[in-house]
Amino acid sequence: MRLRTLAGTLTALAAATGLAIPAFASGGGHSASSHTVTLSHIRYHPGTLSIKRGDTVTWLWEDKGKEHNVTGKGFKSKTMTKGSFGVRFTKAGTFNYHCTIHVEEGMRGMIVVH
Ligand SMILES: [Cu+2]
Repeated sequence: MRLRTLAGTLTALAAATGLAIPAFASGGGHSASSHTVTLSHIRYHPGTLSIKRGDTVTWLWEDKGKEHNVTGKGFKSKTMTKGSFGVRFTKAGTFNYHCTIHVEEGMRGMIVVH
C-alpha cells in the first residue's frame, strides 16, 4: 500500500519531469553546432537561420565600419563596427532580432530554433 502510493507519486513526478526534459536537455540530443551570420550591406546574411536547441550563433560584423547591433528578445549586442557576438539558443522557438540603427532600412533577422 505504502509502496504503491510511492510508485504513484514517482509516476506523477516522472510525468512532470518528462515535460521539463526538453528544456533541460538542450544540446544533449545531438552534438551542438555553431552557425555564423554575417552583417554586411546593412543586412544579416542569412536573414533567416534554422538551428537546433543548444546550437550557437555568432554574428560577424563585416560591413566596412558601419555601426550595427543585434537586438532581440533576451539577447543584445553592443553597437559595433567590427567584431563578433555569440548567443547559444537553448529553447525552441522563433527569435526575431534587428539592428536598432537600421530597423527602418529593414535590417532584421530571424533565428528559428527547433
Ligand atoms: Cu545596423
